[in-house]
Amino acid sequence: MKRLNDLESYWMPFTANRDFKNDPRIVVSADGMYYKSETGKDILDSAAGLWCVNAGHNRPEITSAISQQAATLDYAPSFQYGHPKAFELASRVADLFPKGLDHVFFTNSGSEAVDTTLKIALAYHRARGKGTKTRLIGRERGYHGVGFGGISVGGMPRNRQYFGTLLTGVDHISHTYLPDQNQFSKGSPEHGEHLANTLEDIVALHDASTIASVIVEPIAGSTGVLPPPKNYLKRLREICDKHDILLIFDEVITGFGRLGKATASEYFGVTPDIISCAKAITNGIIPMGAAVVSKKIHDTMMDEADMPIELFHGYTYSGHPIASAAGLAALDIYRDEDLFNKAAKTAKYLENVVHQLKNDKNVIDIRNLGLVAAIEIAPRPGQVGARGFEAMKKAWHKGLMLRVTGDTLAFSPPLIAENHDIDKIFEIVSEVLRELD
Ligand code: PXG
Repeated sequence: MKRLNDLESYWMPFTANRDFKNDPRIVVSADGMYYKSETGKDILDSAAGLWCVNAGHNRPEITSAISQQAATLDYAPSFQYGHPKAFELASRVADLFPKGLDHVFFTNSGSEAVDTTLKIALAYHRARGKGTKTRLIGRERGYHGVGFGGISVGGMPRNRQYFGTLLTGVDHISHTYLPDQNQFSKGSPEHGEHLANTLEDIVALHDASTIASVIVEPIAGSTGVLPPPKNYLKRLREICDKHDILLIFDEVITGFGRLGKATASEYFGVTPDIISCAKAITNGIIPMGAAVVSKKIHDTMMDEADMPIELFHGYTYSGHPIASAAGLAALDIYRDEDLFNKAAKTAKYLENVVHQLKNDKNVIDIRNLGLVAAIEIAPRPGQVGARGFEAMKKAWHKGLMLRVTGDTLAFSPPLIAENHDIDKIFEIVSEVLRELD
């Protein structure tokens, strides 16, 4: 008979399952900046969970909002019925996000939020009589979750290669990684604005009349923290405007304060037509995502709909009461503790500290923007990712949860992090680097 509660049954996502089950890293509780492991060790969280716990762990304001909501209205059908908190949260998000992005379609994850943005882009063009605009453009090295839409516009080879032909009619602009020119940049790198022009090449190839939208992460996160080159996003906006192409920013990691503003759009002063967000909308405590849509798109869909239901799309748990309650409580904390401004201040400190590791062993690049930073270490010849993986395991044993993609160590601490937390993170990282061969 199978043993109950062994480690075998759970097939873990994006995890080296066989390795993990030989040497598990299991956390049992969390508070503030720290987890506790099952052996009782404090583990400092340098990644805000997976870029989502922006207000820190175990916030009583959010847990009590959740339990009150569960005891009052556990669930409400999301199709053809409503409940107050979903409307309230939508208004609050619209208020926080850039002017003109006024309508919020709730989902349960970032992947669903991304797929929702793509579907809205297609439906919008069709509603306005431009039904030939169907191509979806993404970017090399983009990460947009794991739905078929997201992996199609995404640009991470391993996330695509095992899964067939994906969506048709998709193309990709160039990534913005120019290591030779931009090595050890602080903030947005100097070189690379011209890479936005690769969208012009795609327009020349396919014609604008066939292109619906372009989706990019304002700062690429999962593919190794790539801040956009100076003026790059502005240039992308101009090209989209010129050719009547919708610009979608995937703000799943940047939404809700990561760059020291509510959104990366606000930070860069570039307003897209649609934003996808998730993660910190509830402080990660319960799944939720959203597509936040311009008034122009929303009103067109309402005015031109030829059916009572204007968009044939939605989820059983869209705007779930408990997620909505968590979202409202999280947004209250962000506002009341002025956390986005706090993050902006800590970001300067982080920049200074992380770049001090420039001469540490194996370090080949360091990048940062807002409360995000990355240290890239040289791959072992023929074993890309092996050194990074080992760094993650060593860090765990030293009391640090470290997020690694390939050979890039990525840092996105909760916005509540104090300077001494930042110091501690990089003391441990420096120790790990010294020990890595
Ligand atoms: N878009 C972006 C830009 C993301 O970063 C998603 C979509 C998908 O969200 P969901 O909620 O479906 O996972 C993401 C997710 C990491 C890491 O450490 C990043 C994500 C998820 C897990 C780990 O780089 N981003």
